[in-house]
Amino acid sequence: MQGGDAIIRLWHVAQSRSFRVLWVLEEIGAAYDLIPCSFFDRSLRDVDHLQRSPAGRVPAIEVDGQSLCESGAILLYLAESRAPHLRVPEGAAGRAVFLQGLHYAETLGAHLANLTQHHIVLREDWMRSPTVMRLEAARLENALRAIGPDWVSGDFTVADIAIGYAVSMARRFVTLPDDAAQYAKRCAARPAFQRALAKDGAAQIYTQDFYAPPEG
Ligand SMILES: N[C@@H](CCC(=O)N[C@@H](CS)C(=O)NCC(=O)O)C(=O)O
Repeated sequence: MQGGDAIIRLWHVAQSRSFRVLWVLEEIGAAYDLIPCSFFDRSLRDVDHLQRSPAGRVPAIEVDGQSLCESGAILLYLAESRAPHLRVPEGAAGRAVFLQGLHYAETLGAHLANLTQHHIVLREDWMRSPTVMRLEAARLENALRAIGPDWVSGDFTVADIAIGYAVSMARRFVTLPDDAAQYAKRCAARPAFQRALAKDGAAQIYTQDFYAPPEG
């Protein structure tokens, strides 16, 4: 299976979920244009961008004459169309575990989004809920116990890209359980991960190494 010849375009914000797509493009060795965006200049709310991503988010991608804006779907589509070795095919043993891994990334992602809102987006203390911050950190740590040290489906797949991004962001909010920490190291050791990191751009979201939950 080989996708179309037109160059893929990726709208990207450093440290965001669009890193997943940047990483898979590097794994595949695809030709692509990276379009760096910002959360701070309202460009994600431009009419043009809303046509690519109705909720005004990243990632957004143009590929094979269509726009896609959901990172899990993009990972699976790129694997199916360009890199079948990065997915477990329909009907194969292990397909269900692969799909579960791909989607479990968003169980982690929901906690990360809540923690990011509270620690970073809500700038004033009175806007934040220390209870929610503590609870979400505990729930994230608990959800991370399902991760690693091995790849989700035996071999490395796009499920590992989805989860690997979430785990590498989770380090900002919790101490990773041992298996997840080992898994994060394996992800970071991949040359494609390192190439993606080199193209990610200046930090836009996380400027501290660690955001501790408030005392309580
Ligand atoms: N489920 C979507 C979530 C996309 C998403 O929420 N992206 C965040 C960055 S990680 C974003 O663009 N936020 C900007 C905003 O909410 O205005 C995916 O996995 O692609």
